[in-house]
Amino acid sequence: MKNLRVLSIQDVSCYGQCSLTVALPILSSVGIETVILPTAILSTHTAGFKGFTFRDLKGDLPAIVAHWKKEGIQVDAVYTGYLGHEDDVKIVLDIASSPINKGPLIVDPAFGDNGVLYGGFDLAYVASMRDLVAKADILLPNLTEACFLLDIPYVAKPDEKQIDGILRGLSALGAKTIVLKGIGAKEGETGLVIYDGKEKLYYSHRRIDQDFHGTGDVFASSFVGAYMRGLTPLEAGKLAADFTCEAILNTKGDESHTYGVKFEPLLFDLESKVRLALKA
Ligand code: PXL
Repeated sequence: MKNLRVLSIQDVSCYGQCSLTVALPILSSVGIETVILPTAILSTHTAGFKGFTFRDLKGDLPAIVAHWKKEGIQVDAVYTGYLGHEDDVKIVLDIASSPINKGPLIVDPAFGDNGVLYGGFDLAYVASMRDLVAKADILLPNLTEACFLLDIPYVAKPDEKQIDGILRGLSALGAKTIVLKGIGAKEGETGLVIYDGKEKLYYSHRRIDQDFHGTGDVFASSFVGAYMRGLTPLEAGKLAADFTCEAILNTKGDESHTYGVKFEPLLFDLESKVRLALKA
């Protein structure tokens, strides 16, 4: 297997199964070395916890990046998630266009869900995210993020014409391939629409009627892992959507586990699923 190294730029939520505590195990489990750039450190994620701490690390980032440049450190892709502050976007753009990054920039906007922004984010953050979208090789938005990025009213169940408008709009912002999440063709289903500026591909699967935190990060990390191992965006999207559904099903019903999803027992099978999909 080819050596692969991915740089993940996100916050560290010490407790709560999201961002880097999800990206690291998932990428590692599919054989990818993970370099991290933590943009902030929080005691927990911001959804469902009160009084969480938030230490902004943006002051530390330029020196870390300068050191990497001096050492000639390189990665095969940059994958961003929840950043925490609009100033982080400039650092990501600097890295993505520098010799540090030899591969794609994969962007999960990770700033909202269910029609609203996550606590602490505002329209200035969304505007800065548009600069990142402009350079994204792959964009992984949910419908909320797509609508905020395009500055259009949130639609929970867009029709075909609205979906086309969203995809064209995100393409016009500069994203080369868009993997739009949360699109359901039928009642009881949800899924993905993948658009590369030409072709529109769908993957539909059952919808599990319970929201869990961190599922966007589970999806994004497994997508990045599968895509970097050589699957197409559609194959990686299918694998990531199925893995996320399995993690939700593995958590549903456990009332003591409300802050994230129990994806860890499923990691043992993830690499073989990637390998099987590569052979298919
Ligand atoms: O899963 C996205 C995420 C990441 N990091 C922090 C969050 C959230 C979602 O709420 O609060 C700190």
